[in-house]
Amino acid sequence: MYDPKPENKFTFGLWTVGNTGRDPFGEPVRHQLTPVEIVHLLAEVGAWGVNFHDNDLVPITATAAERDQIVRDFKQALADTGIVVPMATTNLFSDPAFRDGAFTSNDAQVRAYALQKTMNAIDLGVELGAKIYVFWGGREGTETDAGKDPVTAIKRSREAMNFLCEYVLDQGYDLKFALEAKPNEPRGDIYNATTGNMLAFIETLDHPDMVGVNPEVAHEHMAGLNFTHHVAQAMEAGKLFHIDLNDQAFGRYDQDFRFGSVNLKSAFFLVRLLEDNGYDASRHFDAHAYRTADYDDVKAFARGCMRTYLILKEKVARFNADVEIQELLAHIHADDGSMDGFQGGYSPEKAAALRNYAFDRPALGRRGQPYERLDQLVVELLLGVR
Ligand code: GCO
Ligand code: MN
Ligand code: MN
Repeated sequence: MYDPKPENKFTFGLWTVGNTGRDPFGEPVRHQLTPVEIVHLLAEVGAWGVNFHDNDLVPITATAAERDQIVRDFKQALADTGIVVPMATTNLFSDPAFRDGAFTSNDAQVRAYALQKTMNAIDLGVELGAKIYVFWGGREGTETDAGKDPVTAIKRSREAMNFLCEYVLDQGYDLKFALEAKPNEPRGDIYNATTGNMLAFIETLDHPDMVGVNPEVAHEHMAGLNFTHHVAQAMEAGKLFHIDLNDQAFGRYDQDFRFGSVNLKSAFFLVRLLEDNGYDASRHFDAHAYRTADYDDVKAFARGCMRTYLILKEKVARFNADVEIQELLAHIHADDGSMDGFQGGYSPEKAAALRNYAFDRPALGRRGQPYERLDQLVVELLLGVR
């Protein structure tokens, strides 16, 4: 029942289960698996897809011949396992050339190189079947606002997105972009810091229909925000093209923990939002195993992400079928229809009628809502006693 199935669209990045445990304080603790080995590992644990940055697959120093060989081997591994590539992205942050960002760098040569690198990486992603292309602006930010103008940065980001949308159209690719916000790390501050910023930015592009968002649990949590609300806003706008699932304690470093491992309750509300609204794109786990893990434990990590999602999905079904919870919700949302005449948009007549309506304000103030009872039922559902 909790075994992953293709229709769950569970994906991992090469960089996630392939993470070697290097951190700012310590060296790698796991040997680097090859992309082919990672595809086999993902097949073994039951994932549906694999995503990659250009340089997770093809090293930045590879020759054309090396690239072709790597891509051939990778395609063979995909064919052997049935693993698909739904999403690809560009590494615009690891190489020293991107020390001041890519599309927002103050160096015009770096900005142009970033466009060239992304065009090549888009070609690679499309060749392997990707339909979604993610943009995470790893170093598109600053440590000090003294040297980089935030207005110029937004304009440069827009120019890059417009250029790359036109490139995709020019090539006739069936590809959409998903922009991923993060407030900080590795830069002190990153531009377009939240999913909400990205949604506003997208509407200023030349081809807004081609561009949506890729929100990540950890990124809104790092900013102390309610992730479910941000995902809801993206969904309501028709912009939830992809999602990065992981977990993150508020106020800590960038943790990328196993999905549901920190805050089960918010993970439940997220899964409920996705499942009850028919979310049908990839459920991508952008997380990695603890540094203490060996590869057996990395598999436990990957299985755990998917299993927790499926358990929470089952909890959502229980929530929807729970008579006491549904009765409480019916009570909470009850509407006697007496205000219908004021709803559904403005008219001068409605405004005049509303102005003349006599509300019993003290009575309104006496009405409570049984959210304590409802929330306790949710907690008991999650704790497995209902
Ligand atoms: C991070 C980001 C990245 C991106 C990845 C795909 O915090 O490092 O979440 O993992 O998701 O670069 O674009
Ligand atoms: Mn992240
Ligand atoms: Mn991410």
